[in-house]
Amino acid sequence: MEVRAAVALGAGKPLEVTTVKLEGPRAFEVLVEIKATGLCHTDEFTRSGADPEGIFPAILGHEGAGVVVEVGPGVTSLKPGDHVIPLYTPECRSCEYCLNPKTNLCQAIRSTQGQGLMPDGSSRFSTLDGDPILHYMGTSTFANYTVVPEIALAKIRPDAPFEKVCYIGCGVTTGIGAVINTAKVEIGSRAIVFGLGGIGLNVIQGLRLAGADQIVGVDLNPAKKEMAERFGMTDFVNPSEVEGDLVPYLVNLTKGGADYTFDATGNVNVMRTALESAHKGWGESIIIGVAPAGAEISTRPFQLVTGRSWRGTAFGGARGRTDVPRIVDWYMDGKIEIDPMITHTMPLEDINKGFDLMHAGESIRSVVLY
Ligand code: NAD
Ligand code: AHE
Ligand code: ZN
Repeated sequence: MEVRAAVALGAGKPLEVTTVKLEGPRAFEVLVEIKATGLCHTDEFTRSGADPEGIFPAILGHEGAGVVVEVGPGVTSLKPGDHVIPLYTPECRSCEYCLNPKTNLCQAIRSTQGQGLMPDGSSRFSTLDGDPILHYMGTSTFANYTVVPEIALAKIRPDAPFEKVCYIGCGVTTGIGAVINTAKVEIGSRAIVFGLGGIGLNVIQGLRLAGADQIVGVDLNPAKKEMAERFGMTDFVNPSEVEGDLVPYLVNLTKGGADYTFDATGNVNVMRTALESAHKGWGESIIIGVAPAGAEISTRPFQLVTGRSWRGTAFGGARGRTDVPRIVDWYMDGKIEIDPMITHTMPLEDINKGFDLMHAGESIRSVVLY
């Protein structure tokens, strides 16, 4: 079939909205009509050429929601008409990783996914001339139809609005999950969140859910303050307004250092500040942000010797087929908020404007509506 897609033709190039060909689902695959997709900074990270794993031409997008149109042979858990959220971290429930409660990083299809291919080693997308176009993160939601492995689809309730719950496909789950699944934040904790964008705001909302007493937000953009306060931030720090080193300032503000710190910027210097502003003896710093090719983190080992820990999280430690439907329920039951964070919507034709808004710091989440 012919579908509309935003194709990343090369590093640093704007996405090209065009018609491409999509082959139907093969064994254990599902054809999904995507109804809405968010724009995450990770899409921009790959589009820009900063992703060491980035390959082109590809159809990006990993924060979608839609409806099952057709299932391939062997698919048993889904049927046409089911509402789904594609998962860039699948959940096969049988690999060594899925069977280990310490991780959510299902590895069943990771190697082909990283090569932009379906699990059988081929692509379903091609140009109208028949040249292959690569998938991205196993999801490729910047197309109005996509083919996704069955193990990478969470079935969600049919009354949830696509244009809101698509955000649960990455940002909401990553931010809240980093607090609940990865850090396991306790009631009364003090926390610092670096970067108050689409991920950081969800870390803040997760901290409020977990009962943190102090939630410090750090961002260079003062325009992020108002929204962060709405989601539970208690103190705002703009590093450009702090005289001297930021670490002692934050340690003082949190009365000795934070119990938990979170990087949601992807900047390795910020990651170091986050680690060093965690409390001596027990503070944990969680890396969420993804850093450009070649970037490395560093600190004095003494920071770890004296009891701070450095950890990371992908997709908030969530097991998507199990956890994503529950997070959709939390949204539908009013336990978490999503609507105010979706600051802009646009048709696929205007997707590059969404990335412009991200660069300008004017949006939290832009959502493409098909
Ligand atoms: P975003 O662009 O919406 O937000 C980033 C925020 O960081 C902005 O508000 C920006 O002003 C702020 N910022 C940038 N540099 C800063 C600095 N030096 N000090 C303080 N604040 C600074 O991006 P997002 O969609 O929220 O994504 C955030 C990061 O998380 C990205 O690196 C993204 O790739 C990554 N991410 C990781 C996962 C995961 O599973 N680990 C999932 C989603 C996104
Ligand atoms: N390809 C990059 C790393 C990108 C990365 O860390 N991706 C996160 C999800 S970000 C979603 O917005 C992730 O899930 N990573 C685990 C994995 O297996 O990809 C690089 O540096 O090579
Ligand atoms: Zn993302």
